[in-house]
Amino acid sequence: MKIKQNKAGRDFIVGDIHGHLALLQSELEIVGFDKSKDRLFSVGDLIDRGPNSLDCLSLIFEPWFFAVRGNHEQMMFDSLNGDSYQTHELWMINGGAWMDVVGIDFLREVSKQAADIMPVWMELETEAGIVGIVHAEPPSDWADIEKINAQNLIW
Ligand SMILES: [Mn+2]
Repeated sequence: MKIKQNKAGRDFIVGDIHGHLALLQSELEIVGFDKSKDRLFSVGDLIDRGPNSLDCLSLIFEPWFFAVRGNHEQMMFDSLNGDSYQTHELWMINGGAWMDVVGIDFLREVSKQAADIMPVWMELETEAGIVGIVHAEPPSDWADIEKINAQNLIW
């Protein structure tokens, strides 16, 4: 996914949020984040471990929020869209138990929409040049990004 420069406001990039919505909100307050013109880019891993996984995942439906997928989202997508017991177990031991609270049918629907709009990599145009965003390991030369196996970019 390639994103045009934000000429109206500022762009921020945030690391793994892992369900900690309140911590994110207080950081946004500190920088005076303006949802009408600033944008926030996430490197993925919005979910699992913290207290508000669903709310953090739902940020991707906000017009000011963009995220690539992390290995935790990939585990959720694989778990909810597949029928492999091992895939599901892998997510559960890595923090996916909140799925039971939210409900599997509801989360499957949200996760389907999320998967559609969470790419493996993003390229952000800035005043200083192109900024590449991936969850895990970028290629040593960003020009090779389209040749790299998605697994390496996510895990
Ligand atoms: Mn993580």
